[in-house]
Amino acid sequence: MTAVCFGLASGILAAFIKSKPTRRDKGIMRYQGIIFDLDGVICFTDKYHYQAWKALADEIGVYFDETINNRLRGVSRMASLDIILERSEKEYTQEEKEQMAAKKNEVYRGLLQQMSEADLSAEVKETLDVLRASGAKLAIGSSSKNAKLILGRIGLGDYFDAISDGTNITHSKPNPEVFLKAAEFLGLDPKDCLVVEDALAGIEAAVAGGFDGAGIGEAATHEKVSWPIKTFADLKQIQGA
Ligand code: B16
Ligand code: MG
Repeated sequence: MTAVCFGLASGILAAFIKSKPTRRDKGIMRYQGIIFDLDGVICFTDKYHYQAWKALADEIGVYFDETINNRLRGVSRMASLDIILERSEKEYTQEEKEQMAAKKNEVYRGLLQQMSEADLSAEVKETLDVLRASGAKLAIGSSSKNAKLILGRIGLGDYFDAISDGTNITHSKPNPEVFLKAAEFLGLDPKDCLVVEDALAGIEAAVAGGFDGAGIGEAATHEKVSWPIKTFADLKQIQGA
């Protein structure tokens, strides 16, 4: 009798576990938090980064083109400079490099003044609103130290529940620190959050931090991406919103 009862109970338990919906069952289980990369996901500042780095590269006589600029996606300012200087014959001191990075940033911030609410697409804004209405908390996880300036320019200065950016981290992507901080600011566990990224280094960082990752553009090709997406609006389906 005991054996029969035990068998019955374990059978019911097994059936329950089997039928328990998982996060991958679209629309069944929602993410409590969604953490968005900024540049390349919410808006596009590549052309301004390019112009500012190009001005510096021309000044110091180093070859720089858009293909090299693509390698700077999601990479911190100083690490970006190191990539640009791979083509330099001259060795620079840390102090000289910091001066160069500061100069680039000044030019870049000047160019950012051209940004306005017109640089936030209707698709991104509508999708963010729908995701928020699903009950998810929304955060930014960006390597940029200019994230707040950019968010202000495109009209999202007060929109997000938390902002984790280049000003509160010591290690940049593919280190997961920026996303771990974002989850901490939201008061959520990484396993309950989705990270949305356009950079391979960003998906690497998300996976290292224990997050699911949705990849757009090049990031959709990462072998560890949970959700390869074609458009930002695809996030609504993932969230079941
Ligand atoms: P800043 P994200 C990144 O932003 C950019 O993709 C990357 O190109 C840039 O070098 C980095 O921010 C640092 O930016 O010089 O403004 O601090 O994609 O992580 O939002
Ligand atoms: Mg990016």
